[in-house]
Amino acid sequence: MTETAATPQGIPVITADPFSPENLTEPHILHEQLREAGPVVYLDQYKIWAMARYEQVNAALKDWETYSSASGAGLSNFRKEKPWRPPSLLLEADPPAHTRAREIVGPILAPPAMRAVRAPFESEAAALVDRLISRGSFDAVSQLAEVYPLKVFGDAVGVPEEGRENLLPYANMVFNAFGPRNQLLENAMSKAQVVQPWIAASCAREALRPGSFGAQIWAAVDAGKVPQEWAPLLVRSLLSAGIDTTVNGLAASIYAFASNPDQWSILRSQPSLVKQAFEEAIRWESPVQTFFRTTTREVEIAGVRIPEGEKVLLFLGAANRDPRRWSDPGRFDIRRNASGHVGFGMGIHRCVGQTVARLEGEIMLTALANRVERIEFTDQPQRKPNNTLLAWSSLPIAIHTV
Ligand code: OVV
Repeated sequence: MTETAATPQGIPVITADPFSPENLTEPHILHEQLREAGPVVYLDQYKIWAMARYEQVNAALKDWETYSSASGAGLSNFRKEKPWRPPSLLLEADPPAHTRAREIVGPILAPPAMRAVRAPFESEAAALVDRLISRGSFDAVSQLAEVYPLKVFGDAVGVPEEGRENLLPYANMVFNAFGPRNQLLENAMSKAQVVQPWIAASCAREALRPGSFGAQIWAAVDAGKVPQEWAPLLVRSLLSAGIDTTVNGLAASIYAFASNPDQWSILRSQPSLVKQAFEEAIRWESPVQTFFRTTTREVEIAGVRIPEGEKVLLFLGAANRDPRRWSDPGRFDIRRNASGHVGFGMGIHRCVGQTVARLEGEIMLTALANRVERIEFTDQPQRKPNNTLLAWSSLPIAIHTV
C-alpha cells in the first residue's frame, strides 16, 4: 500500500514503488495518488523527484535547459554510473550534439518521407487482416501487434528479414533498462544478451537495404554532416525505439476498441476519425509511461526546490489522464481532441518517429475497420510488466465480419 506524508518543507513524500509489477501493470491508482499529492513529489524508495500533473510534465519536457537528457533518460545517472550501452545520440543527449543528430534523423522520418512507405504499409496491413479474418480468433499481441511493425518498420529501416524477431527481446531490454535494477531488468538482460550481435550487425552499412531509412542515415553521415561513428548509433536508435513502442501502440488500440465496442461502431461509421482515434488510444493508454530527466540547476516548482543534479521522473501516462487537463480522462473517446497529449513526449525530444507510428496506427485501424464489424475478447487480456512501457503479453480476441 501507499502512503503520502509531508516533509517539514511541505514536499509530499511517496513511499510506493512505481516500478513494482503491480503498479507497472495497473498504474492508474498510483498515478492519481501522485497527481493529487502535489505538483512535485519525492519518491522515497529511489530518492528522486517526480511529476505527474499535465502542466508540470509538459513544462519540464519543454525546458531541456533545466531538465537535461545527457545524464540518461532512465533512473541511472550517467555522470555517476557507466551506461549499459553507449548512450543514444538522440535520446540521451542535449543540444548542440542532440540538434546535429536530430537534423540527420528528422528529415528521414518527416511527413514527406512517409509517401514512399504508405503503399507497402497498406498492402501489408490488408494482407495481415485477411489472414486474421480467416483465423477468426487469435492473440492480437503475437499475431497482430508484433507481426505488423516487425514487417513494415523492419522493411522501412532496411534490416534483414532473418533474425528480426531479435528486435523484441532487445527492445524489452532497452525499455526495462530505464528503470531500477529490479527483477524485470535482470530477466530482460539475461534474455537480450544473445541478440546483441544481431543488433550490432544490423546497424552496419552492408546490412541495410539501399534506399531504406537505415541506408539514408549512412548516406547523410557519408555526406560529412556528422562523424562516421554516428551512423550505427543512429540506426540503433530506430531499432531500439521503433518496435516495442508501436507494438504496444497497436496493442493499446486493439485493447481500447475491444473494451469499448461503441467506439468501434463510431469509427466504422466515421472512418475519417481514424487518426484522431489512434491519437486517443495513445493518450488513454500511453504505451511509453515515463521518462527521466536530470536537473542542471536548482529549480523551484510551485514552491518546491529541487537541487541541481537530481533525477526527476516524468509520468507521461499520468499527465495524459490528468483531470486538470482532460475531461473524463479515463474514458476512451475517439471523438475527443487528444492533441497536446504527451504520449510522444514534447519539446526538442518529442518522438522523432511519431510520423511512422501514426502511419502504422492509421493504416492498421483502417484495414480492420474496413472489414471487421465486431472485436471481442475471448479470454482475459494479460499485461506484460515493463519498467517503461504499459505493455500487453496477450490480447485474445475474436473478430467478426458482416
Ligand atoms: C525514445 C527512445 C527509446 C529507446 C531508445 C532510444 C530512444 C534510442 O535513441 O536509442
